[in-house]
Amino acid sequence: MDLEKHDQLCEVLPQFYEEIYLSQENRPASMNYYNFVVSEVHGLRIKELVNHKEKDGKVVGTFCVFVPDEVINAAGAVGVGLCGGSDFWEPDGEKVLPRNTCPLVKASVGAKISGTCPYFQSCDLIVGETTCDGKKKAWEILDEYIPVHVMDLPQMKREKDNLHWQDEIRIFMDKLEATTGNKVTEEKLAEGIKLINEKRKVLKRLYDARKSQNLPISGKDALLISQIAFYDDPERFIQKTNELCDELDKRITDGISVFTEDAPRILVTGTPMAIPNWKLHHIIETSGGAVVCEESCTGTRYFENLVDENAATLDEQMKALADRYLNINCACFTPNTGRIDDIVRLYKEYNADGVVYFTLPFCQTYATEFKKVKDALDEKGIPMIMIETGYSLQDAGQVKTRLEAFFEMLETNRQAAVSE
Ligand code: BJ8
Repeated sequence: MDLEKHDQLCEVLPQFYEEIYLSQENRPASMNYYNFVVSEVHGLRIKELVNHKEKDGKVVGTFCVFVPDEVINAAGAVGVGLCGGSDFWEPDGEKVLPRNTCPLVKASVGAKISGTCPYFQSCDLIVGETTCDGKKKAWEILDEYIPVHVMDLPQMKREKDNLHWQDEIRIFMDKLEATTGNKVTEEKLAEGIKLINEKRKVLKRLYDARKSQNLPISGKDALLISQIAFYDDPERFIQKTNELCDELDKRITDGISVFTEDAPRILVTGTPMAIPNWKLHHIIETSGGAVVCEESCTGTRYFENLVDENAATLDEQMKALADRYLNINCACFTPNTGRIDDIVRLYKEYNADGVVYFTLPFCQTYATEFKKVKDALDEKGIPMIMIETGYSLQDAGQVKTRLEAFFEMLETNRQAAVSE
């Protein structure tokens, strides 16, 4: 670890968090747990990982929701999501990557080579995957610093692709067995499947609360919880998030909302927002909008669809895992019409007024898929705006101006619908 540089990173986070999170009014009291997790992001959780390693346990870092946590868990390892969400790490990423690489890739690589991310430094193995070109090539560079295992994700969803993904999960399982020295049995994998399904269920419960007309929680807070789900202890996370959901249910019954009734309800769709990327949500929610759902990998793509718990043999479990994971609609697939169906479905389920299509700069898959999504939404009369923005706050004013104009248009639509 480069401790001096690490201290620079830790210096800015509290003020940033205070401005974005602690300044919110009327937050659910149960958000205190997540405040605590953030305050201890490089403290207690890291200590837990160190304790695990002292008992000869292994830590496995991941970057994509296609990597099955169930298998990591069944091998007795601890999985942590490693995607970098801060521009602090981009300059270090640019030392080995082209500048015109997406910030998520640059920050993830920069976090490792700068020696400032204790999660990265705790990992015994990291797992890459063949999704976009930027990530694929970055694994080769990261492998110079830390052992990388790459899962070959198919880019289509035919029967042979399903079989291929089952095979890849099995190879991953073998790799984990070799890394941890633990055998993955049917029983252990069944436990892993059950645990991760429980995590998905509690996230779904959180998201279901956001379908309510009176919103009991801000989009910013929901995003933070999704981000924390990637590295917190799963059992504790499930327990604490269920407690939060009990409070949200009560708020819904009591008619408590964190937004005014006329705030436009926004569905955000697009690239993932890795912690601490809270920029777009913060701008939306300080410009009069309310984020009700994220169709993204730090949102519905992470928790929708469960793995079948009735699979008994390892072969059946591989199939159950492949079936669930290949239901994720990432723009790296072709065709990817399932994502359009998801956006339209979520727009209705969450009673949204408009869609914000978010893409990080230089993300070709999501930027190119915009046209297909826009055509389909136009046909259905669903308003959408595209916002391409990176981690730096330099363009925050411009993004805000565009969003305010979009919200005004939504308000005009709403008034027209009322007077019809
Ligand atoms: S399943 S979205 S987590 S690949 S933003 S690095 S795509 S250039 S993150 Fe992703 Fe898995 Fe797909 Fe989800 Fe590349 Fe785009 Fe950057 Fe991205």
